[in-house]
Amino acid sequence: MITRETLQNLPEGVAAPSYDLKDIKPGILHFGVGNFFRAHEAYYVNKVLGLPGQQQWGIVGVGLTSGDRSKKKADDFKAQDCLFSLTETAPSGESKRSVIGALRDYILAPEKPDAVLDLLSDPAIKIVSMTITEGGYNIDEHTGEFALENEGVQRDLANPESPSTIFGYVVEGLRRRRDAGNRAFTIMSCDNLRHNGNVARKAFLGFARARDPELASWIEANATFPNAMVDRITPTVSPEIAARLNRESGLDDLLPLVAEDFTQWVVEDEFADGRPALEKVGVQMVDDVTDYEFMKIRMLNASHIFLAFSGLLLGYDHIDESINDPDLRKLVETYLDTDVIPTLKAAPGEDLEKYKQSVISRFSNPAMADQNLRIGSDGASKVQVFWTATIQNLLKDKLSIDRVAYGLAAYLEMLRGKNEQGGSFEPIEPTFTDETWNIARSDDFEAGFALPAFDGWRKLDHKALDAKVIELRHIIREKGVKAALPA
Ligand code: CS2
Repeated sequence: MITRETLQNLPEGVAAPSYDLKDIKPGILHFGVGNFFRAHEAYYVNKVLGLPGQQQWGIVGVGLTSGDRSKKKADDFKAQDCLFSLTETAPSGESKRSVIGALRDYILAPEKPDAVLDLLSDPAIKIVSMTITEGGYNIDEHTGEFALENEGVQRDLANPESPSTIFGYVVEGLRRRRDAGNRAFTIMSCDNLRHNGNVARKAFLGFARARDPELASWIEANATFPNAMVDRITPTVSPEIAARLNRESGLDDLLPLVAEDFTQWVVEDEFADGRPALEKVGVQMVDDVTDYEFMKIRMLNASHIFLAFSGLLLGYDHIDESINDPDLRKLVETYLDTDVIPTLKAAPGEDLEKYKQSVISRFSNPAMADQNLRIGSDGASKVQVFWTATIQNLLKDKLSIDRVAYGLAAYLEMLRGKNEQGGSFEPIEPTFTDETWNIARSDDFEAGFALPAFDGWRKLDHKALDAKVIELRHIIREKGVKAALPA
């Protein structure tokens, strides 16, 4: 176990927090304490806490779910004083290890709702941040609005003072602040969504409006919702990986964590009541995050799904195997050079060619053990967020659709769950119903275009694209992925 006591005597090569834990006061409440949060926000805040005058920015984590897994995690955090180790591994295999102390407490909301509400009302908490996944904002796909009919939302609207969802908690916390004459906090989304702050604003104000329009207006006028681009590959830690990390560090950590050495956080500098000195620890504070988001989503995430879908069909388990296949690597390079980079504007301080190279090198990092199945999961949403804008550009400008057609064909063929080695796997599509699965599994290739992934370009002329997708699906099925790859 890692505890305050063992911090005094860490194995060689493991850095301890550079501050005294007893000096840290909570200033941030974070919902959704997953691996990405631990390797990203907590990593940056850990650095900030070591700077003079920054000890008021400790983080309290909140879990919203009960159940055995949540309890086990909470017990592990408690046993370790919320300390955990982070191994940052470069593509070369070189690693850096440190103990992160930024998380100062962890509360399971269903067990202690009042403790969460007290913190949300406490003026010392100036930022409420969250990593609740892309789907966690409860936005209706069709209307683009906050989905009021959601069961938890209905429950919280009926009992606004004893909430259960993040929306209920945050809005009740803000209500108490307003009534006490205190300031609102910043609501900071750290999810990998375009304009995540705007999405969060829509969600929290949507809930607040349904609860009490006046309160909603107060929140709108007083809280802020900065947009941010977040980036760090942080794989799932299996028990085997945990054992390896501990073996390598010499620690006996209940919650070890691994991430790539690359990390980026670009945040619009719009905070309601102050913020940590993030700019001093490598966070890019900007006025507009748009071009950074485009770069990340259309280059990194878009290439990731190309590699995942193709790799699954070829029988590769991991992203590094996919990128180390010279044909797939060439596909991704040509896609980025020809179809994507010419449509992007480099954000201040960014170089798109260098970014491309870094993405390819990051994918080749064997320590990430990122599974093709995980990266290829929820293709229905990912295709829309990562590929659609590029496809629209190509169709509008009548440019070559060869690579995107191949990508879509690979996605559709991947949904069958069969690889070229004769093996099978189970594609993960959380939004699919039985009906959608029937369409996906049908041999009527025309019917496949009814899938939600294709929504983004229905209004454009996509006949040639459809024809090419169908042709490539036949080739993938009859001759294999390699025969279908564009020259
Ligand atoms: C991945 C991301 O799940 C995915 O689609 O592309 O989780 C990726 O690892 C992160 O966005 C990296 O920051």
